[in-house]
Amino acid sequence: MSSAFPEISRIPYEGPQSKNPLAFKHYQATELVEGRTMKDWLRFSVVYWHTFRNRLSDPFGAGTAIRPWDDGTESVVNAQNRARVAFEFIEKLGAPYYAFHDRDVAPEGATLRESNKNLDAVVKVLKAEQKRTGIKLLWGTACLFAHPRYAHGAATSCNADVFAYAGAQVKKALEVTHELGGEGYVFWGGREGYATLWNTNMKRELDHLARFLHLAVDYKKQIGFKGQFYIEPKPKEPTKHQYDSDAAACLNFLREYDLIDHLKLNLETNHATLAGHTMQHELEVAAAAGALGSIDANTGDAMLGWDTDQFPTDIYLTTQCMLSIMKAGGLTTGGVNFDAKVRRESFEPVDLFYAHIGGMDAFARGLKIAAAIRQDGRLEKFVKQRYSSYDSGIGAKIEAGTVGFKDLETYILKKGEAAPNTSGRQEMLENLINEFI
Ligand code: XUL
Ligand code: CO
Repeated sequence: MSSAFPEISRIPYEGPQSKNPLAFKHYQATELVEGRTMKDWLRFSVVYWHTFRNRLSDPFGAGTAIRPWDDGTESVVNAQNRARVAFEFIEKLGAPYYAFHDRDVAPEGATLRESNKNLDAVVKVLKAEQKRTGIKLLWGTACLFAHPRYAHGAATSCNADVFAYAGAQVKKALEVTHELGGEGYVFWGGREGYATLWNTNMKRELDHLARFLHLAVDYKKQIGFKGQFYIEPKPKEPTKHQYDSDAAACLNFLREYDLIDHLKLNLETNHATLAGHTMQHELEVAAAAGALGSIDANTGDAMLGWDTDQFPTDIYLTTQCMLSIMKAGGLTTGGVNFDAKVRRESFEPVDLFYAHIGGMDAFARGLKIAAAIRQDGRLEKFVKQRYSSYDSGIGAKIEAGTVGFKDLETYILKKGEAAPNTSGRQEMLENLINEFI
């Protein structure tokens, strides 16, 4: 096959002094950080949907993307050819993983049978390309939101046949993810929510969503798929309210329906900000519950209120992400998955390289900065000290659960007043972080 990117060779690491826009300044796969390679800390992944299927249209205009390898048809042959191009790109970039929706990689047919056949034909190529390059599947997923049948949702649709269709589609998506050795599988509730409560039985919809996930857990066991299941929070878009609205809502839902042992969270920055949270908040919520699984790395635009899915370049953001991830012990099955798209104005193939190189370097810098902050130790020491009243005396008894309200009353009556508070030192800590950025 002829090269889709003939002018571009494997992206080299040239170090921070390099002026080459097609080189890494910070990401060096083999560099050790706290005894682990950058490659293993970051586990970068390229998404099929934005990078190979997004035509860069917006509600006001047609797609602008120039993709010379794409013949513009929905044929299986075109899809197979595109898969080879995708692997050329990922290989030249040096990312170890990719992720896809079933309908990104292969065209939807007139029937489920035909769609499955199309998928099998492309999966054959994906498998061969994985073998050729060593690139692995981070996670698979099913597109349960694009086709008109899913207008009212998939698992939460009022139409039971649509639930059945979605189940059949996910069954196949799980099978191909398993066949490709996928390390995980994501459930993002694309339209699992509502547009208006006037027509919605929320309790029934939530029950159905939980039933659907239980069926997936059962089927996973049946086929022996060992990958990690994730649920991906997002508060709105396309629906007005999505049931998987943020990390806390997802955790609550998983606990209520006895699914907490089966799914971790796949957190996305722009989803966090749409929910009115920082990514750091979402990461800490997930980590506190032992459910930090994977991240969809992107960013929104502070001036725009929607899911712009931009490539992450903000070093504060990536530092915060890596501090939380490192504190949690790193990503195990998960990765840093660039669920991000180039701007409509960045329509040339080379822009796909610039975008990913920038994201990878931003995360590599975040990783190095986070490691330096941890090595320095002042931040950790401050936080530890801040809670030190719980390390002994009454605090230790509270944590151990050996005192009740009566004991607390006795303690305070004897003492008269609580010990004075100490300053939170927010500004000093912000300055401390800036020492490293
Ligand atoms: C949509 C989104 C999805 C999921 C996978 O906002 O993030 O692409 O990551 O379905
Ligand atoms: Co995502």
